[in-house]
Amino acid sequence: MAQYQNIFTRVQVRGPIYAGTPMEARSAFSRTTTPGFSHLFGRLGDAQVGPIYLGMSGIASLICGFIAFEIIGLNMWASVNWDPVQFVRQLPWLALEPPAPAYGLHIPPLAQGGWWIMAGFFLTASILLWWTRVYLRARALGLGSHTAWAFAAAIWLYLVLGFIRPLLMGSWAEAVPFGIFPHLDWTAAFSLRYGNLFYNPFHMLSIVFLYGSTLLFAMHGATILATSRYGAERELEQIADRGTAFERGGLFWRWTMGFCATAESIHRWAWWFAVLCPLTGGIGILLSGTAVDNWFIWGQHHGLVPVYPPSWGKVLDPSTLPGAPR
Ligand code: 07D
Ligand code: 07D
Repeated sequence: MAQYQNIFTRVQVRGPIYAGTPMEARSAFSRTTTPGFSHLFGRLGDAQVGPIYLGMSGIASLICGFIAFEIIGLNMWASVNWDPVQFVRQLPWLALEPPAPAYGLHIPPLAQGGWWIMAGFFLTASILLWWTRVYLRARALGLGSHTAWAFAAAIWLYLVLGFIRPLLMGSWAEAVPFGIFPHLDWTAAFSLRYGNLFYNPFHMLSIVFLYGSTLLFAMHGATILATSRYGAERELEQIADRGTAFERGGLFWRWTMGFCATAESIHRWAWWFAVLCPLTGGIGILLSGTAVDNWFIWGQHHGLVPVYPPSWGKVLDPSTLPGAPR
C-alpha cells in the first residue's frame, strides 16, 4: 500500500466538478469561468480551479489596485528617464517617495509627493475593498468572519505606518515610501530615529507572535502530516475516538510535553498569534514619536537598558584612540 506520509507527496483528490452552493437570487453577479482540473494546482492544493466570483467589491478592488500599481510603476520608470533597461535593472532600488516634511499634511504638486498620496489612496481603497469582498463572500457561505478580522489586523499595521501615525505627527513625510529596498531603508531609519526599536516593548511582543506563529505552524503542520497516514485530514470523525489520527497526535504532544491542544483550540492559537503580531506591532509604531521619542532612553528609565556606574569613568570612542584605523 502506498503510504501518504511524507512532506512532498500530495494525493490528487478529484471528485466531480462542483460550483458550490446555489447563488442568492438577488445577486447582480454570477460565478464565472467553467471549472476544470489542473494537475499542477492539484500538487499544491485542490485540483479544481474555478469558478470565481468577482462581484462589485472584487472588480472595484482590482481596478483601484491596478491604478495604484500603475502610478507607482510609471513614477519609477520616469525616475530613470523612461529607459526600459534601467527600469528593469534598477527596479528593486527605485522609489515613489512621500512629500517632503515642509508640506506637512498639505497636498503638494504631483511630482513632489502628490503622486505618492494618490497611489496611497488607491492602494488603500483597493485593500479595503478586498477586505469587503472577503467579509461578504464568507457571509454568503454562512461562515464566520474570522478571515476578515485577521486581515483587518494586517490592515491596522499598514494604516498605522502609512496613514494614522503620519496624521498624528502632522506630516505625510513620516510615511513609508513605495519601493522594495527604499521601504527597508525607511524601516532601518525609523529604528535609528527612535533610538533602537528593540527596546520598544510592542516590537518585542510583535516578534513574540511572529516567532510564535512559525513555531505553532510547524507543530501543527507536522502533527497533521505525521498523522495523515491515519486519516488526520478527515477532522470531524477523528476528534473524539480512541486510536484515531487525532488521538495519536494529542498523545504524542502529551507524551513529549505533558499537554496538547485540541483539534479546535490549535486553530484558535494560530488565529490569535497571527493576529496579535501586526496588532501589537501597530501599537508600537503608533507610540514612536508620539508618546516616546527614544526607546533606548525609555529603556534606561524603565530598567531595560543598564545605566553604567559612574566609577567606570568616561566612555571613550574607540575610533579616537591611537592605533585605530583611519
Ligand atoms: C509571502 C504573501 C505574498 C505577498 C508578497 C508581497 C508587493 C510589493 C511593490 C514592486 C509575506 C507582495 C509584494 C505587493 C510590490 C513594488 C513596488 C507574505 C507573503 C509576495 N512590505 N519588509 C518584503 C510589503 C513593511 C520589511 C517583501 C508590503 C513595513 C522587511 C515584499 C507592505 C516594514 C522585509 C514586502 C510592507 C517592512 C520586507 C516580502 C505593506 C515593517 C524583507 C514580503 C503594504 C513591517 C522582505 C526586499 C513577504 C524583503 C520584505 C512587501 C510593509 C519591513 C516586497 C506590501 C513598512 C524587513 N516586504 N515592510 O513575503 O525581501 O511577506 O524585502 O505594508 O526582508 Mg515589507
Ligand atoms: C506589513 C501588514 C501590512 C500588509 C498588508 C498587506 C498588498 C497586496 C499583493 C499578493 C508584516 C498588503 C497587501 C499590498 C499584496 C499580492 C499580489 C505585516 C504587514 C495590509 N524586527 N521593525 C516588525 C523583527 C528590527 C522595524 C514586525 C525581527 C530592527 C520597524 C515584526 C528583528 C529595525 C517595524 C518585526 C527585527 C526594525 C518593525 C512586523 C530582528 C530595523 C514595523 C510584523 C531579529 C533595523 C513593524 C512594531 C508584521 C512593527 C516591525 C520583527 C529588527 C524596525 C515582528 C524578528 C531593530 C520600523 N519587526 N526591526 O506582521 O510592527 O509585518 O513594529 O532583528 O513597523 Mg522589526
